[in-house]
Amino acid sequence: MAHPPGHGAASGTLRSEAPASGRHQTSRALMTTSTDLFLQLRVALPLALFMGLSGCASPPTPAPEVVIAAPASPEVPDGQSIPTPVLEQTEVATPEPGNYAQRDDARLLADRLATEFQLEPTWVFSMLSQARFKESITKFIMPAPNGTAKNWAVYRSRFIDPIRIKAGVTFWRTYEMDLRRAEARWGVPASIIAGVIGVETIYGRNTGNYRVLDALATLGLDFPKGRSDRSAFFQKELGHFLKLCNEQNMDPTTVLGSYAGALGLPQFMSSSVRNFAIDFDGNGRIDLLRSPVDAIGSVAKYLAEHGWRKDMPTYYEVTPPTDADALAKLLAPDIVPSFSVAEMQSMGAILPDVAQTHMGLLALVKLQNGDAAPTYVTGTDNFYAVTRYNQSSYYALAVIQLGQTVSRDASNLP
Ligand SMILES: [Ca+2]
Repeated sequence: MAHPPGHGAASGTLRSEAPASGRHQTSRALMTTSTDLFLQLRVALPLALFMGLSGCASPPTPAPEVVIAAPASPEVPDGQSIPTPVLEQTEVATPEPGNYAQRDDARLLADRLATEFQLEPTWVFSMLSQARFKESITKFIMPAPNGTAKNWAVYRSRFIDPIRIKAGVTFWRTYEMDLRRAEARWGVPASIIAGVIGVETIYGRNTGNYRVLDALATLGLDFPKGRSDRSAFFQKELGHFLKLCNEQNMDPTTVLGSYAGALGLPQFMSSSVRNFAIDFDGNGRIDLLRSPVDAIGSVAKYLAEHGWRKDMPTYYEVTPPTDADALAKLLAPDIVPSFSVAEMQSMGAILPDVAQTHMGLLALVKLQNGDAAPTYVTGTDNFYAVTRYNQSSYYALAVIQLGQTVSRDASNLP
């Protein structure tokens, strides 16, 4: 997901490569965090989700300690209430998940968001009161269990598969003119745009079935313990979402998205929709939920505003150095391009002829393959730009290779 524009999260057992070095600490569309991302196949798909958390989160705002006098019954998934547990008199009550209409922290959040986003406080609280806690979301957002090996081969097979490629070819042939128009305007190749939309939602087939309101309330007010707290990020996205609905005259209770609240074909988070999306079909309205053309333009614009360089390749093949110290030094900056071609070669990396004339810096990117030998590539500034959509080298390579495959297959058809 592009951060502010959002994304879905593909989970599997890969975890995200951690780009802790914040070069472009811009806000972005998604929310993946650098330390956790990966392939837990338990989630259907929207990968982008994890993207941008690290960059966008505003300074952590400590959640107020709230003691609820009378905990209300949490809702179960089917909407039926379950019996309220009886608290021992000496037990200190803590906020029960959900029941936002009765929670002081929800009211405080509503007031804060209303001020920050210039919305009517009572309307914001009435919306939050209608949000439902979704326990499944609190499970999806958790990182892969320790010991779960990343596996590029598995990840690749999940996203570069016959069904997705076929859908991509159809998408390409239907919207090639718009893909080319976006490429001409922003310099982002049609294949990259197609790769993003394919990995995110299988070209609009899987845009998510959670109410965005429920997702953002659950993660903003009942973020699970056990991993780094991202509640501040989701609270802010909730504000952006309500503002977006207010601006576009949408009912917040009816908008669906990923479990992280990412929206539409490109899985933009609400802040990304507001900051980077564009009306590319010219109907006077930005609609990432229904307009593939708006999605195409918005993905290109997002990448262009996150460092994409026209005509620069995304990566080159490479044979890494055999010397352990040199290898460690080259891997240290992770996905951030940090070495010139000459520096890489002086440390023993072997690059193909096509990379010899590369003018920018490169990153040695290592993708694990479980117990098998890892895969290495050298990422350029444009490889890094794709990770601004979803902070994972596995994600970026899947986008790039799916796009190449779709582009090639679409061109080969009669
Ligand atoms: Ca439009």
